[in-house]
Amino acid sequence: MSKSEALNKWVEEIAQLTTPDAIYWCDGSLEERERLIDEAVRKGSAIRLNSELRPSSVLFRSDPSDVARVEDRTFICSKTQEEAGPTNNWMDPQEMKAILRDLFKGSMKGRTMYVIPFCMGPIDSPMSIFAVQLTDSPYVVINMGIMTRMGTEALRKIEEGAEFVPCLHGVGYPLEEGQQDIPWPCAPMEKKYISHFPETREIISFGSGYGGNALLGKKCLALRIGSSIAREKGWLAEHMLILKLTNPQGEVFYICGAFPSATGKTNLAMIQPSLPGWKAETVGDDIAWMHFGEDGRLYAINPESGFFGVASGTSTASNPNAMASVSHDTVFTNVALTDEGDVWWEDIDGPVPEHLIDWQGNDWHKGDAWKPAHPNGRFTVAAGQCPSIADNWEDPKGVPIDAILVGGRRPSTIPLVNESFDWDHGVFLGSVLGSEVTAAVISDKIGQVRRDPFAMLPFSGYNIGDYLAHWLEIGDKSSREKLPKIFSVNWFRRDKDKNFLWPGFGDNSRVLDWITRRLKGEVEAVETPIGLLPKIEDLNLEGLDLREGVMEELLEVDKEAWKQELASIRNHYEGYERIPRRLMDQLDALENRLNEA
Ligand code: GTP
Ligand code: SPV
Ligand code: MN
Repeated sequence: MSKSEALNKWVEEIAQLTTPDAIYWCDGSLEERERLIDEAVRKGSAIRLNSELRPSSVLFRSDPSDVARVEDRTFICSKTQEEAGPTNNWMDPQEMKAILRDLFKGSMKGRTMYVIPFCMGPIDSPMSIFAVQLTDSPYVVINMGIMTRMGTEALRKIEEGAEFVPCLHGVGYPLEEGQQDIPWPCAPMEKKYISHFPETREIISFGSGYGGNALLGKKCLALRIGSSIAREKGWLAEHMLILKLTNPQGEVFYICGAFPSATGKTNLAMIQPSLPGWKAETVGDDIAWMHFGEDGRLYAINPESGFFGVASGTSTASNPNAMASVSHDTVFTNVALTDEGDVWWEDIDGPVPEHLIDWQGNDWHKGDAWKPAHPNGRFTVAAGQCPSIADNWEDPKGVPIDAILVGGRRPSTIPLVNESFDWDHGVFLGSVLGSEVTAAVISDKIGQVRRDPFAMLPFSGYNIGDYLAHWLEIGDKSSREKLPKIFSVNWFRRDKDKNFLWPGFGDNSRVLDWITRRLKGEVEAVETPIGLLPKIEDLNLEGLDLREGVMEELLEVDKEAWKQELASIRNHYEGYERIPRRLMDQLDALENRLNEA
């Protein structure tokens, strides 16, 4: 019980519906987390890792059907379908609630219902949002304790009268009297519902225990409900990293970056610049909330307190800060287990072991055809454990943003870097962002390029056309010199043998160097039909061993490819029904420039 009547009443109501054996109020302490991990180990749903190799760390394996976000089962339940728009699944709120009421009836039988009070953003930030998640998944509690400010302090604020967003979650696997539990309970696909009620600011999620489906502070609250609040209140809730960058002269820049799921936000947020004299620090790796300050600039906070990062591909060579972060006190999900009791995944340091236990618990021998770690296997770790965390990452007023990057996995056409002419053109670049779909979502389209405006396609809580109009309106609220400059980037261009043309990772600092010099007006750009591109001699490529002609390829504007791109963008815009006139004008202007060139 709490001192908030509204909260007690809701908890009681849900308990009556779901009939758990017990109700437990989370305090967010480390002892609590340890206890829950111990219980999970005892019940066979988690494995303690070798405490000498990976102290205080644990491995969970999900059900093979429950490994990523489920966009097909994600719903925006606004009053009208038009409000949800052409890119979201929609259901009438009353209809959805009736379905969910039936599903949740008795659904926590044999389990404990955990009450998780939490705060997205620093507890004392005016930008933060309080919420309470009810769940029957100890795995969710353990992860929410890392990813959010969870427990006593958040509860105290709610008791003092702070509004909270109710977030109901259940795995959908009740236990009958005497029934044995399974390591990862969840419901079959057709019974999963990740549902959002933007008008009443509620979240109800049934049937999945994984990531964004179940850790409701993240995509559901901070992005889908967050974007709906942001639209109403005149701010931005975005799928973006926040990077603090200091150049060799000691000047500081803050940069946000919108890249779709598993497309490089965590890596850029933790970049170790290959250029000497540069310092990069992490403010956030997945979500940015940006509000206007009194000075007319946009200030960003990271609403999360941890990283839920892609394990695969992470190594000391590609992301040393992530590797150091996960060296202890880390929760791993769906990665492989070594014979020594440590974790393993694709491209981690060292030779491939002869034998592993794969993410499903099966023996795996070197040379076996399948991947021992799931490509969407992840680590959950407190932001404070990251060696590159910025000392001001929890500043309640946020950090002033100088530039916004938008980038996707585009094997061709899109150059390494392209500066927008102005805010509207930048919003245009964001609106047409395309990227190959990754394993962060359960989909039969993995590997195919899809349009993903500002990396928010699966996360906008309202009509995508209105979302883009909101971006334009944000630009109208301030002046050109105060707004961040918008750049498109592409680390993922490939040659004809499918190899990446650009080395990426730490060498992305070479692009950041050019961007910051553009911000300072120190360097001229080449005006092209598609935007402002660097002169090759203005990119610092010292120490890079690139094949002759690669830079030209990375920066080429291929007219034939762009004709196809134009047609594809028109098609994409047509599907959006409510695309703002100003973006249509941008598209027409691009077509004219390409025809004149
Ligand atoms: P979410 O957490 O799903 O939102 O993803 P994210 O955008 O934070 O993606 P992340 O940084 O975890 O990167 C995902 C994958 O992209 C990893 O396998 C990385 O190794 C790979 N990657 C990241 N940066 C680069 C880069 O600059 N070049 C190349 N080639 N690959 C990269
Ligand atoms: C993403 O898919 O963009 C993620 C992982 O960051 S999840 O939390 O599962 O949404
Ligand atoms: Mn993400």
